[in-house]
Amino acid sequence: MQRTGLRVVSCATVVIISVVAFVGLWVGVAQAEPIVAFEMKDPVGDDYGPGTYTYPTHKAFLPGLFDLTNFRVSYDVEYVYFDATFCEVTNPWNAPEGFSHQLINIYIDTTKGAGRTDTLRKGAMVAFDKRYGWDIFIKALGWGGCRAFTSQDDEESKGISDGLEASVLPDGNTVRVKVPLPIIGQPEAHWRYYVLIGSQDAFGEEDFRPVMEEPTPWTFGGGSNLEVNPNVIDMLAPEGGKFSQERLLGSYDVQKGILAVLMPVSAGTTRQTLAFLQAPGVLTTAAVVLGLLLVGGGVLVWVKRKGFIIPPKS
Ligand SMILES: [Ca+2]
Ligand SMILES: [Ca+2]
Repeated sequence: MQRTGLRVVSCATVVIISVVAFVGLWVGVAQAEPIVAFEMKDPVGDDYGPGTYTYPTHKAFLPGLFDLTNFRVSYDVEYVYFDATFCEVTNPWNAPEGFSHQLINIYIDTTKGAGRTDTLRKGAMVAFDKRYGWDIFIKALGWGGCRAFTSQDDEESKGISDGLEASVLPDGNTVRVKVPLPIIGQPEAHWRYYVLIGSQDAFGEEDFRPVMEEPTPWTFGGGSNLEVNPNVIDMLAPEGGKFSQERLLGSYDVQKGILAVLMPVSAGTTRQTLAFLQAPGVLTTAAVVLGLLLVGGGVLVWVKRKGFIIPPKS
């Protein structure tokens, strides 16, 4: 009887240790992957600004270079990652980051009732909705051009570049911009994003290649020559409806000199639930508690069924 009782105890111990080890391993693997805070697809084939833009005529501008297809924000304990996926990424001029063309501007509304509705500097030629002023601005391009700014920065500000990096992920189509977490903080479910895609031009205002009335080898066509149209070729927006890219980027007025006013995208209610579940600790705690309950309950039932009694110490 004593030996049977000991066997029960040792069996239970082995099961508990195995489960704890498994949960530990699972948590370790799970934590190695960045936590996704926001993700959204963008339509394919809308790299035409408000619907009228055409690419520069130089052969370096392959179709799809400025066609954003997906945008993801994720984070771990060290960095926030902004992943922008394009139909095409090439590096004909050998930028160390692995891409030569894309200029990515991410304006983020992190704080309600604060922030700015104009761009930090002239270049994109857009304005932002007054309800959703931006608080953080991430600018990413090749040749060491990644910077982070806040809405307190002025036109002369150089921003923060330390620790910011851009690179192309192994899929060959995704530009990842990583920003040290302490600079901008952990992404929250209520953050709203203006994601603007331009073409990098070292001679352009704020690195934006201009959109003119007619395309040339080095400028886009389909805009106006009066510097009022956006120099944004694609932006993250839902397909169709009131807040489509075509409606928003087309809301400028050349005659009146009014810039297009953009709306941000956000995670929405369903995504907020997901973000809560993905918050560090929530899933881990739930998994450990559930695992222990299951194992404890199972052992109890087994012992009861077999009618084993653990002998008292003597
Ligand atoms: Ca697109
Ligand atoms: Ca778009």
